[in-house]
Amino acid sequence: MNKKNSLILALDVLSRDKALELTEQLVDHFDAIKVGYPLILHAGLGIVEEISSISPVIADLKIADTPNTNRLICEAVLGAGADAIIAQAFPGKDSLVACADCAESFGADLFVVTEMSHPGAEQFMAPLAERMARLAVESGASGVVAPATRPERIRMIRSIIGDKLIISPGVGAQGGSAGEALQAGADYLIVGRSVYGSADPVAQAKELAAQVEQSRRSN
Ligand code: O7E
Repeated sequence: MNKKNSLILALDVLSRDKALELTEQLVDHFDAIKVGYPLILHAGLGIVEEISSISPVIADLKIADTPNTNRLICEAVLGAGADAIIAQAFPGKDSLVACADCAESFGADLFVVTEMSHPGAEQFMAPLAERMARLAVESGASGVVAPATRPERIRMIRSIIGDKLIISPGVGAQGGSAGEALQAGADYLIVGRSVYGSADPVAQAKELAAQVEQSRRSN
């Protein structure tokens, strides 16, 4: 993934036409488009193939199964053209390694969820986030997912994973600040509703780009 904009679009819209319209409008403003269950369940796996002909695609299926089932899911979505996959760490190392091996065989990236951005993640995920970050490194992941809503947790996770990538959701609709997440160590911000739900998505993307630029200058 080319780190030009440091921005990933979370494309959680429900129609193929809307998804393709937004992709065309926003492709130059984002380094990748994250496609997950909401869009794939409505539009079908073919949407991954269509968007990946326009932009790099991160398939956000938060894969969390046995090693064999993980491999089957990864093969399906990477075979459809995705450039990266996202997996949960909690099923354990063998399950994660199955995803890492499959990603490697496709020349794709694997990102592993550590602690999620919503308040409920403090219940079970936060106490295990350090171990999940370590497991991501041991399993050969390209990087991890860490919460823009808690920049101090990004800082902690950065101290564990070294120079692996951090992709960080929670900016905008969930209340996280772009500047704070980047300063804490995020490489990419994942942004959804505040862009695709706005009356002027391109203007919102430009506003985010200005915040990224400001953060880069103050580094
Ligand atoms: O809140 P929004 O609309 O800006 O969208 C955020 C997106 O990031 C959305 O697709 C959601 O499912 C995802 N996300 C989180 O919001 N929090 C997390 O902790 C993790 C993710 C996620 O994408 O995980 C994989 C990268």
